[in-house]
Amino acid sequence: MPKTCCSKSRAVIRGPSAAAVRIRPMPLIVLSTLNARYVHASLGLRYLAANLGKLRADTQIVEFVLGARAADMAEQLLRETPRIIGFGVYIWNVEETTRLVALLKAIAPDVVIVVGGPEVSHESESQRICELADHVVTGWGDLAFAALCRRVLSGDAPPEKLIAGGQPPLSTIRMPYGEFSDEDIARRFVYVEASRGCPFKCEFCLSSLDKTAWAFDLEAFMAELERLHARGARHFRFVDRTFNLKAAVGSRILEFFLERLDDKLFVHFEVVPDHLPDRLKAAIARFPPGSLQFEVGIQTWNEAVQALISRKQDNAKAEANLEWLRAESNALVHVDLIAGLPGEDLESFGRGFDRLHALAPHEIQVGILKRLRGTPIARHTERFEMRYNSDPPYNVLQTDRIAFADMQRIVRFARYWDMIGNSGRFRRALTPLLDGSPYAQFMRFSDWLYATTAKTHEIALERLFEHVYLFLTRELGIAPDVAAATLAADYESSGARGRLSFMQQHPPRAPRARASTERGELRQARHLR
Ligand code: B12
Ligand code: SF4
Repeated sequence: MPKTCCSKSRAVIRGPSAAAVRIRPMPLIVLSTLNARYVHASLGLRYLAANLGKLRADTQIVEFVLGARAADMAEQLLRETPRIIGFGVYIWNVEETTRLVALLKAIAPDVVIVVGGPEVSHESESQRICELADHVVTGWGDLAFAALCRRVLSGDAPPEKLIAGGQPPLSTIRMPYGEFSDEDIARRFVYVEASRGCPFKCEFCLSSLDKTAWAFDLEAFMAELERLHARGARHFRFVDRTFNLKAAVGSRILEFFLERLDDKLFVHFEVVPDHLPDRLKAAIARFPPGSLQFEVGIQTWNEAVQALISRKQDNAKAEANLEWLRAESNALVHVDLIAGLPGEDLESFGRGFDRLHALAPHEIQVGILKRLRGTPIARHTERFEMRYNSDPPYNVLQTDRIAFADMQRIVRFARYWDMIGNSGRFRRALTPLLDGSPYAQFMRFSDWLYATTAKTHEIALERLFEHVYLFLTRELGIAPDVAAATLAADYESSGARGRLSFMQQHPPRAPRARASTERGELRQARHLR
């Protein structure tokens, strides 16, 4: 298994084996990226590495985490004097990677820089990172990167900068799971992929360009899952866009995990909401609490908006399936809504939020529309006067229906909702806080909290509890002892141990709850209580 080691500059360095690194201390190729957080191990880089053939022995994967210093990363990458460095470029790291590539080009202009990944696969001509790089591989890099490296290393580098990755049959691509090190398996999410692409066309999404979904050979994939499980992997995240499209495949995968249930197993899937055949439901219903998570994209309930952005969604079925998941399964249900879509105003968004809230998902993620490079949503820019941030993450700033100031209010709403609604820490307090219309009430709270604190980040948990107490008592007129008892019970069962000022006057009576993190993240554990 590949060797892993961590350096002080938050890099994770991996080579084929300790022995190979000793025999040949200078890798010809380094594959690198900046992940959003340490727990996200890059699956893309592992595909590239697994498909390098003989060159794999001379290749290292060096992963960083957002926030690492460019000079430190450059030092780390150049330590082994590579001939080629390939970077995985995504919306979350393009700015930092651009600075890093600029630095590398200044210090070591002879090192061949190849960039690839979704962020440089479209509208590449206008990007500084593509200007700086020697080669830009667009689309799938699994086989194209290896082919390019072989040409560069044999002195036959292609003259063109832009190289189309193409879409080779999945059967010709080597699966990357042997590239997960023991440390990855023990401490990071293990990303896996049973299928690639998506048959749907939602215009805000990069996967809408795929036209279809391709499946990996199921038997070979199951064998890889088995190997990962045998090596101790318990936290699996499927990157499939539409896991539940084929009931036979979905249920086979679910059965695999059902046969291997233990109290550490945690599996995450992205699902389309209006398609949950009985066969899948039967398997889903057998998972115990804390072992299964679904990310469900609703995005908007507004049918006119759905039609505008080419999103096919049967709202009635989606609603029934969400109801079923909450009533009949133990799955953690995380649902995505998008604010700022063309044709959608604040009222419509608010109605959608309330409709979704009534279905009681564990988490509602309010995302602000982004104009991702290459996505067809751009065709609505003029008609709906969509104004986007020209820098990543290309978020919409205003539309003909939502003024900039209101968009800012939604951004804060989303942030505070994450801290209060999604965190699972305020379960009791949410009842009085959201009484009536959850959207209107929470927007009122959000406007008040921002006017009071002028902050959306770095609000300590205790301060947040104090603010909710003030809002409930001063703004909503709830009796202080009732508000204090409610919040004290929430505070204690969230596992926190401090003393809040209102608790001095109204000592809590609720028994202390034990924090359990066995099955994954704290936030998920809180939803289970
Ligand atoms: C895991 C994931 C995340 C993780 C982060 C993972 C990490 N490493 O840090 C989390 C959950 C944090 C995340 C967040 C977001 N994500 Co995300 N995420 C994904 C997801 C589901 C899987 C990525 C993956 O592993 N794919 C499988 C591999 C095989 O594909 P790949 O990564 O594209 O790699 C291939 C090619 O791109 C290329 N390639 C990759 N690297 C390299 C390097 C070289 C040198 C070469 C030649 C080629 C190459 O070859 C690979 C093999 O074919 C994808 C959707 C998907 N299924 O791909 C979205 C996706 C990458 N995310 C996307 C978006 C928009 C976001 C968010 C902005 C969403 C939001 N909240 O609004 C946030 C931003 C986070 C932030 N902090 O700002 C977009 C990317 C848009 C872009 N231009 O980068 C995607 C494609 C979803 C979509 N369909 O629109 N995400
Ligand atoms: S939003 Fe989901 S269903 Fe729509 S194109 Fe993207 S991945 Fe496919």
